[in-house]
Amino acid sequence: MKRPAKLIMLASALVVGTVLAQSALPKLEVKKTYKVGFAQTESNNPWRLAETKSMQDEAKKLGYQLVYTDAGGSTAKQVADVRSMIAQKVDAIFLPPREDKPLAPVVAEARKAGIPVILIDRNIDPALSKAGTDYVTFLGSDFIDQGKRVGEWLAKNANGKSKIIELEGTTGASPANDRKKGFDDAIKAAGGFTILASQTGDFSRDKGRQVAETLLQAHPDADIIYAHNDEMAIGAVSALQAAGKTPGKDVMVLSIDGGKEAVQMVVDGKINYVVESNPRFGPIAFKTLQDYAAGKKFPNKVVLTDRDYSPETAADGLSGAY
Ligand code: GZL
Repeated sequence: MKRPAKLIMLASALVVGTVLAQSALPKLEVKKTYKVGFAQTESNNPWRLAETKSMQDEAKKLGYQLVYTDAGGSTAKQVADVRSMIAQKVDAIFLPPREDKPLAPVVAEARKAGIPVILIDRNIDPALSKAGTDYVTFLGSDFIDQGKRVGEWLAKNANGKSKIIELEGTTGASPANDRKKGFDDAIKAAGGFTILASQTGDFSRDKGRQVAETLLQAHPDADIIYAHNDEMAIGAVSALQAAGKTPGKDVMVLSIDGGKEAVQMVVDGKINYVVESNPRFGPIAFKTLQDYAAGKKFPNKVVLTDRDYSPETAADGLSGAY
C-alpha cells in the first residue's frame, strides 16, 4: 500500500535532522598531542582535588598540554574560564558544569568555535543543551541511583529510626538535584520516614557542619542525617559530637563519595553507609577524547559504576578509597 507522501516526507526530514544534529558536533582531528582545557569548579574538598590530580596525571602521561582553571566556587567565573579557553583555541574542553543551567550558553559558544566539549562529573539541563549536538557526551555517575541506593539501604537498616535531616549539595548542581530525587523517592516508596528539613551545605565540610548544627537545634528529634557528600557528612559528625550525641548510633549518618576519611568513619561506626562517587576521571576522559577524534559515536551518557561501603565491607574497601 503506498504510504502517504506526507509520512515519507516526515520520515526523511527526521533522518536529515538527526544527521545534521550529529554533524553539528565539531570534528577533532587525530593528532599525536592536544591542548585541552579542564575548567574545575573549585578545590575546596578532597573529591575535587582527587579529580584534578587524576586529570593532570593522565595529561602528563599522554604528553598533552592541559589548560587548567579553578573557578573557586563561582559559577560565573567558570563561565569566564571556559570563554578564556575558547579564546586560547584549545582543541577540546573537559567541563564539570558547576550548576546545570548557567554553562549551557558557553558550551554552545565552544561548539560554534569548533571546539568539542566533553562533560565530566556533572551534567547540564538537557532542556538547554543536548548530548551529540551541543557537547559530545557526559561521563559520570548515575546520581539518582546513588541517592536511591542510600535510601534503600536505610529502609533495610533504620531499626526504627525515621526522622531525617538532609544536607543538600551545591544548589543547582546536577549531583545535588539527582541525589535528592533518588533518595527522597526511595524513602517515600519504603514508607515510614519523614524528612524534617532539607538544606544546602554546598558540598562543603564547614557549611555542612553549620547547617547540621542549626537543623539539629531546630529538630532535636532527628535520628538520621543524609548528606549528599562526605564533606558535609563529616561536618555533620562534628555537629553531632558538639551536641553530645553519638554519630552512627544516636543519629545515623549516610553519605556519598567514598573518600578515605569517610570510609574510615564507617569502619569506626561514626558514619553508617557510603555510596562511592568515583572522582578518578583522567583515564576515561582522555580515552573518550581519543575515541571521539577517531570517529567513535557516543551515547548521551557514559555511566561510571560506583561501589559502596557498609559496616561489613568498609574495612576491606578502605585501601581502594581515594
Ligand atoms: C560528583 C561531584 C560532587 C562530589 C562532591 O560527581 O560533582 O562534587 O560528590 C564534589 O564531593 O564537590
